[in-house]
Amino acid sequence: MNRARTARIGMILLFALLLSACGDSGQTPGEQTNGGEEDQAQAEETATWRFALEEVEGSVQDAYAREFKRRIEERSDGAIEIEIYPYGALGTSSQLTEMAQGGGIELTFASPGHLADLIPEVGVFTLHFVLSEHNEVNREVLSDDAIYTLFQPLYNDQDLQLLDIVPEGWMVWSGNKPLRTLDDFEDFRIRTMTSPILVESYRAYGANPTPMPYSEVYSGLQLGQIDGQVNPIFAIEEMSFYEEQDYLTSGRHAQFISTLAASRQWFDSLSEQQQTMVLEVRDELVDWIDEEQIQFNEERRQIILDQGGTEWVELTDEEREAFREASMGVRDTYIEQTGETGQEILDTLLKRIGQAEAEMEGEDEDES
Ligand code: 6CS
Repeated sequence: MNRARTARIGMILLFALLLSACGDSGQTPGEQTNGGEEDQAQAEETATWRFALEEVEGSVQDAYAREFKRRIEERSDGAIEIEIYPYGALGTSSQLTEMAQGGGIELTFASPGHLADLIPEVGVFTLHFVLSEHNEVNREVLSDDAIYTLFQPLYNDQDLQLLDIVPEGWMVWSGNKPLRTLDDFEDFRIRTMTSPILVESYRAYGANPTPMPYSEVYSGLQLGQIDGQVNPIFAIEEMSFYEEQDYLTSGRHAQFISTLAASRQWFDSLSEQQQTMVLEVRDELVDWIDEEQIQFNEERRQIILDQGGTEWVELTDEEREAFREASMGVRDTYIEQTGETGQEILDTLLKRIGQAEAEMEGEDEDES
């Protein structure tokens, strides 16, 4: 499986170059160079938006992209066609971001676990014990304009437009032993995404973090280059990581967050009406994708457990507390790396989460 995927990555780069070349040619998305006048007229009527995923078909990002495509195509009445490129078709996460920056593709998912290489401030979403344990709180805070306002200039500086911040479920640690304590993490070679702040999160637990692209994780586990990895359950199932691991430990330490980014140059070139349509569909998908990801993660967990050979371990509150304490110093490292902007982002996020949790608890009390 992995060899095939690695071979596809080679093809990607070639394809990526071709796409970038199209982007540089001055064509607008959907324009075609061949065909007669009829083809030309047709091409001018239909714009093609290329949407790249960091995940394979059947994933949370794929579900999002398909629903986004369905709604945009329906609403644009045939004027827009969306082409979805699953992971392996175009490139690694970092390569997809580069392509969107250059206008080679219009839309891409860009997860902070990789994107923080380029925009360190998004590393806030890889810090542990920052987000709420309640999905509805995270959903509300992550779709809040105040949060977008803080991030948008950072994306814009990198020729990107931030469209959405999408939670994809709780991160789970996989390994050939349960990971209940900091001692269990001692020198444990855990694969992480590539962002430096994520690496710090696992150093703080005493582990030996090993960053690598998503496509290399399965063979890394198979060849014993790493002892374990961390991802949401749906990904552990669809990428077959569980086949190489005996234990899945759930510490509910962080949600996997991705962001939906557009090429800034492309987004700016859209009509006001089209921009509004994109943002409306984005708003409609906040609840929709959250319900999907919850279902995906529950179903995939069951699929893994039904196959046998993998044990599920849930940390107690006391066990979680040790990790929470160990994780706090990494917030200082994040602020050292990101300065005042990072400080403002972290403070705003924590404040908004606190407020939303207090409101939710108030509502619960009113109802009882
Ligand atoms: O671990 C990773 O690298 C990837 N994990 C998921 C669930 N999505 C995309 C990301 O690149």
